[in-house]
Amino acid sequence: MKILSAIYKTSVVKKEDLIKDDFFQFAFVGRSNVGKSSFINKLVNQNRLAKTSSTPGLTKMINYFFINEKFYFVDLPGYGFAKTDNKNKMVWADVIEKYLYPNEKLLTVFVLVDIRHLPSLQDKKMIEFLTFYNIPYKIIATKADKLSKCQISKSMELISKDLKIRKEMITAVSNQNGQGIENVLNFIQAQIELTEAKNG
Ligand SMILES: Nc1nc2c(ncn2[C@@H]2O[C@H](COP(=O)(O)OP(=O)(O)O)[C@@H](O)[C@H]2O)c(=O)[nH]1
Ligand SMILES: [Mg+2]
Repeated sequence: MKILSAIYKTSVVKKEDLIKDDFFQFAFVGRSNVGKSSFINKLVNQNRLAKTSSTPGLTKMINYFFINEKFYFVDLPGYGFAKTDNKNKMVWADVIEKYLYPNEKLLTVFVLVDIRHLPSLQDKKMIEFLTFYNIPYKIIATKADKLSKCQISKSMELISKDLKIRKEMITAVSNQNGQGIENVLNFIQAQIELTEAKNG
């Protein structure tokens, strides 16, 4: 799939403001610093669409980007805001859950994990939530450029065993050298075509 346009649409804090229109959505979750903003930027081939930052937990809003005038990329807040009070944490948790379910337009949630580490408890909680509500997801193992080919294969094995999922559910990517990016774009295209065919 070719990205022809990618435009920042809006940022949402309250569940009342979540976008409820007819366009498909693909969402991105993961802990702060996993490479979520870099991944979105790499997919759309723009350096600064989603802000990248080395300060964990800065993105506290749900950010919508409108792609090819056809679907949204939805950047969900990274988990784990160490520096915030419980009240804010509650609001964010609530809005993420309200975003994820029910959401008929959400075709896939990309759950990002660092290829060098096993998924965190929060990653597992997210995957449990997605599984419980039957929300399609795909694991994206980021920063593959930090490992050798052989190490990548081993890590994917470990992650898939840890999550009790098939290895094919995981895609290794590098936001630096572009590994896996084309693969994800093709996956997105396929999901859109499948859904359109299903809906007639
Ligand atoms: N080597 C490498 N570094 C990456 C990759 N993706 C992100 N990073 C770096 O990891 C840090 C956090 O990235 P960012 O996209 O802001 O993560 P976010 O907090 O999940 O949005 C930045 O310093 C990025 O340059 C990757 O695929 N490979
Ligand atoms: Mg970010």
